[in-house]
Amino acid sequence: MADKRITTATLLVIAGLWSLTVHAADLPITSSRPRLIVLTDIGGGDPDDQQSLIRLLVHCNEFDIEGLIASAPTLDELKTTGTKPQLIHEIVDAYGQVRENLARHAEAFPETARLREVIKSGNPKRGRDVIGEGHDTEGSRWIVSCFERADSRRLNIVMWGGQTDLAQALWRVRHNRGADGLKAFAVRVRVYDTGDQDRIADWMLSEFPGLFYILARVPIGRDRREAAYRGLYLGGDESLVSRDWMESNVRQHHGPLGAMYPPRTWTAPNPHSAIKEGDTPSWFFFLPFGLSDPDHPEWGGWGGRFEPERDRLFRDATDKVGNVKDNRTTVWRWRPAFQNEFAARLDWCVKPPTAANHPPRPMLNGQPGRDTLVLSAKPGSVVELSSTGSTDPDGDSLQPRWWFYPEASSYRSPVEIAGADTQQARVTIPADAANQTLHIILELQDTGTPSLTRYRRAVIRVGQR
Ligand SMILES: [Ca+2]
Ligand SMILES: [Ca+2]
Repeated sequence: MADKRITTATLLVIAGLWSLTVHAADLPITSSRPRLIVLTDIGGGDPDDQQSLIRLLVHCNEFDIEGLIASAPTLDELKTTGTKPQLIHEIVDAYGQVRENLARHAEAFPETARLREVIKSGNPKRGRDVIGEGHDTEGSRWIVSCFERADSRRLNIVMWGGQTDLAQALWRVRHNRGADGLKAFAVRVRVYDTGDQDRIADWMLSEFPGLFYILARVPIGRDRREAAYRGLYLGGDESLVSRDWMESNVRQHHGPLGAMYPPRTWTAPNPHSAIKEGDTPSWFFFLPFGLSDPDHPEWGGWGGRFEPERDRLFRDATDKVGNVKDNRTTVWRWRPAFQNEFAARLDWCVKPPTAANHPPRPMLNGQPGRDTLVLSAKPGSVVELSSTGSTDPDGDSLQPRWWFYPEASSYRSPVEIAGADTQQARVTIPADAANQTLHIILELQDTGTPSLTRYRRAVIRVGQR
């Protein structure tokens, strides 16, 4: 999961695009966490970006957060002009009040001052008319400076609002460094765009070619509420995003950060008008919990599943869960796990480690960590998978569940797994699966309260008989 020095260096060399004076192999790896820049239209009429930011901050030890950039609030909801970085400051200040307790539960929660340093303001206006010479902003300059930082990891940029400041950064890189500089940027950056909110995605992709770009949006003409990211709050078990759930797990008795969680958003047709967080899947996509791989959006994970429309451009894909087959399933299918994770981390804000739950540490065929296990097998053979050696920091019992993920695989027919709820699973490779791939997911759930889940993925490459 974590970017490795060799991986990035090799990628850049293969791509033949590395034209700056530094070489990836020379760049330091400052940590194994994903780098993350957030562009948020916080301060629009719907306060769901505040909700997403509060959730991100209780997960922020999983990332190196390099930017929290306030972009233009939504035009049609705009009551006053200007970006609202002060709203980010207010939430980061509340984080400052719980950070010490969070740090008792897990490593790498950043100092509050470090987060304050990366709060920036973008362009109060939006769209192509404000991109180009004379339109650099504090936010767009910051994106360029993060890109220029000596760091071999990919830079992940997630958009909770419009793309104007990212487009300005791309414009500036191309203007100053030419086409080769733009290519280097494109190779090193991954973008998750929630909703094409400035309506410039098509223009950006033609103007700045080669970007790794997740365009999370239903095709034009379909109901916008069908978009995958809306699976955060639409579809599946909506009681997990209800007012009761929010009050008891977030707003009440969980400290000043949870208490700031805005209680009311527009969620129709979900009847609760409580938890929305349509932008949260954008950073879920980069969470290193063993389930997903950001370089493979078609594999799926908490941030949704996306298939390539063309090289390096990915669009909403569909999963079938029960009798429902649509885009939102690719997010809501994970809701029980991601809501429990949120609830546990809110406990971390106020409780001592002995009174809260912490996630399991899965072992897959003897290998710790989060990396995908790639195996080879022949049609008709049996592949053995094991979670033996998995541990839990609280000493909880662990319940494994192994399942075949057809949409992530090239083979789509049913696959038999014996012992699917035991530590030793036996996968029978179908006789007609030659030259196909099979994705097997290990979900490892603990018995703590709330119950937490971590994952591993095995990709089985089936050869010839
Ligand atoms: Ca937003
Ligand atoms: Ca536990």
